[in-house]
Amino acid sequence: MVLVVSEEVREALDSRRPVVALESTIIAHGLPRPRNLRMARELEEAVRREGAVPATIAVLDGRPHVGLGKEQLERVAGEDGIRKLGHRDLPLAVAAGASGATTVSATAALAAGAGIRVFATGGLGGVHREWTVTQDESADLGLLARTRITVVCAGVKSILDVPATLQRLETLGVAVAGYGTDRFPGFYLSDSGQPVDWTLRTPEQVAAVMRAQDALGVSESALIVANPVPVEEQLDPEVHARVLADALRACAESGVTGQAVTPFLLDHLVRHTDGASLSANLAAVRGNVRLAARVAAAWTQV
Ligand code: PSU
Ligand code: MN
Repeated sequence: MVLVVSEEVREALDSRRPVVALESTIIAHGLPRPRNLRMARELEEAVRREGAVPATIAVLDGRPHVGLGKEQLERVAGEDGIRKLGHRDLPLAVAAGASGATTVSATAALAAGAGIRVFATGGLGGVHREWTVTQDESADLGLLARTRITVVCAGVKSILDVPATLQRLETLGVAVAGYGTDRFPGFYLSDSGQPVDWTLRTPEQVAAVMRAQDALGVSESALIVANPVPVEEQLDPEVHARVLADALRACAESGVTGQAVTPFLLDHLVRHTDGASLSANLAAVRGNVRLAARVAAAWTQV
């Protein structure tokens, strides 16, 4: 077995106690240093406070880790040259002995491989606005179409084409439900402007859908629980619209492509909103982590 599962995570899984997988790309490439390390620790703490065990996932020196120790988390947050790994990069990183942070796609793949069913993140990747020219659709979507995991997120990043991303999720057969809302959340914003067809209101209801997925066995797809950032903590929608337009322009002008696009846009938003986008981002992730821990608890109680 190539996966290195920490003792704490292994014991929790063996005794059917709740475990929540956490991704590391948001730490290494999605948030500015040194705020990122504090946030990584805070997220693990939030999972523990809800009575679950956090399993932050990353690849270190060619070994995929599920559950990181203190120094390993510090490496992910602070090491220069730490790569960004989607699921397609995993075999390359393992064979090369490389270190990298895992995106939603790589984290979900490794978490499912370790037997973890619930995963919390900020916003999923999706279809980029320039898709007709660049064909840039995050590998997150395809992977979630064939991985049995529940992802609690604040929707997809608003830098993306949200309606197109929802359409692709439908085409790929990935279940999507709003948590306590019939609107699809907009990551920094509570409402992306798009509706969702299904609303779940309690962790027990989420767990019931997970059981139904297993009982039906029609496909191995994921469940996306879209949990909005509270309205009081969202980014001002006017500021969001203005700065996002600038960010997209700057990205096009700078010639940034591929994996670098998402970190470029997120960084631009942080720098041009005086940190307000960062606060909204952190509030969204915090809420997702807490909800994921409650879902994991409901899931293990059946
Ligand atoms: N959401 C955030 N910050 C991030 C990401 C999502 O708030 O950094 C990361 C996730 O790891 C997601 C990835 O899987 O961006 C998508 O990148 P790409 O568009 O290159 O597939
Ligand atoms: Mn991409």
